[in-house]
Amino acid sequence: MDIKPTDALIVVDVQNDFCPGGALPVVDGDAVVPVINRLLARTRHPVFTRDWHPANHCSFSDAPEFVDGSWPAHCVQNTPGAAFHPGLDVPEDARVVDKATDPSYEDYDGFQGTTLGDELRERGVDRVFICGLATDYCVKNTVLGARREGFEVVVVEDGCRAIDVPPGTAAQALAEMRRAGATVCESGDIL
Ligand code: VGL
Ligand code: ZN
Repeated sequence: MDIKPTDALIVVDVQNDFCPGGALPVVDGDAVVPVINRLLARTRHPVFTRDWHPANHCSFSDAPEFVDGSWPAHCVQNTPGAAFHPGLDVPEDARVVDKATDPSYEDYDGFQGTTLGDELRERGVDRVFICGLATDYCVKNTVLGARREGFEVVVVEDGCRAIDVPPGTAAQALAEMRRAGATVCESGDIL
């Protein structure tokens, strides 16, 4: 498989707070960075989503349970935790999509409530490769959003890491993405 001029690469939430040492660390989250950088060098349409919460976001809890969608405070707008991982090669002209910016709403999908689908169509994009953090939340929902928007979707599995609480959640998420018509590949399959 190769990345064509009509393919976009959507890098989901590769931010400090989701990496080791961050506020809501995903095990091995930073391991996706070299995988994604190799793909970025091949793509004409790089898109980065950011979890971009106000300090009073409704998902924040002092006693987070994770499974119910309550989390420790994370990715607060303009804080170091919300910045992209410093090793990520973010091109100057990349499209950055901020999500979950409203204190009252959760949003795990980079397409929901944004013009991203229209923008990609205008550029002639018909297929999106999706990778990033976390497989079972924002990657999954962005994949489902892309399918809803009518894009062909390829999930790059080794370019993703999951929260996976309880264990099995990540596998379920991959199954759900496949059921929605997404293909799952390894970055090594991509020339
Ligand atoms: C995410 C939990 C809370 C994600 C965002 O980016 O997958 N997960 N907020
Ligand atoms: Zn969040």
